[in-house]
Amino acid sequence: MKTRITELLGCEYPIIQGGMAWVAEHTLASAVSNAGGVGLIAGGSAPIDYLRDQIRKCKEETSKPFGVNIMMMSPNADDLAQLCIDEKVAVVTTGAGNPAKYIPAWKEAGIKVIPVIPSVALAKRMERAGADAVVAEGTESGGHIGENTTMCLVPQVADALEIPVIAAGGIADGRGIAASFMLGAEGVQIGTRFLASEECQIHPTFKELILKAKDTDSVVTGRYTGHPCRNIKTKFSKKLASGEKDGSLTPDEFEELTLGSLRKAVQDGNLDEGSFLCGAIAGMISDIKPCETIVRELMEQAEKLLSK
Ligand code: TUI
Repeated sequence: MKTRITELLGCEYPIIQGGMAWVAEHTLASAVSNAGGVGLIAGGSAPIDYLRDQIRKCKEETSKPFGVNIMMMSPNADDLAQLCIDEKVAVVTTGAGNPAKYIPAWKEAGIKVIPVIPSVALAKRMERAGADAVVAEGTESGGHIGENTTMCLVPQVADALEIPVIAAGGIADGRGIAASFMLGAEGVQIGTRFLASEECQIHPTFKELILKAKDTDSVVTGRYTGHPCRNIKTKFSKKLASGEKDGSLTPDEFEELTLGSLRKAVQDGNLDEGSFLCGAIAGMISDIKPCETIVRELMEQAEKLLSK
């Protein structure tokens, strides 16, 4: 399937992997790229030496294009932006803020720049700043989210921009891809489906939570801190949600409790103190497969639907 996204990124299929903080490391990224999509390594707030090592390992594992996701709230964002230039990374996606100040240097270095945006206004600013494409991310996504849904956001962003749009949020099978294309997207970003892949290195407890999740098993916490995050319902996320609702946790206490909680979920599978970020589509995912199988099945189903 050829679109402006496959042409821009030099990949076989218009699928990019979500830049999931603490989750998206070189093993997952190279597996997605080798499967014909575009894998991403998450910068998160990790030290630069760790990320350089991740990028170099990924280069050893795949000759296909892969990218790095930079979280704008990271204290390391400046250094990571430069690392992507030094390491000649093919693609950069950004989240949780406005990357405009970095775009000229990335473009100069030949990097394809794809900001993740939750609104039409920010999408237009990114196009004016020189972005090559945007990911329009609906509130169905896991992690840090905006308020608009994928169904409402994607067509409005597609109408507002000349550059291609990648849809994200609530996409985990070929039907989601076909629907995204009907909304005007030319690619999709998929996160939660890849959590349940063989190559994803998260704690087995995290994978188990995804496989067991029902349609109603995700919850958004932290709206009152200004950083709403979608997680799987656990004892911990329910405690955060009720503390936020009934006022028994101040925003400062909430932030204190969630400090380090992504690592505790991903590495330790800690159900008492970990934040298991995942999208609202987790309820549809019931098996763990290799990335190659996931990508092939997604594309087979999407192509069949789109050719009808
Ligand atoms: O960034 C994400 N998802 C993430 S980042 C993350 S790590 C984190 N942990 C705790 C708190 C905050 C982050 C976990 N998941 N998705 C892309 C995304 N970007 N969603 C929303 C945005 C966004 C929000 C505001 C992008 C730009 C923006 O700009 C505001 C402005 O005007 O500067």
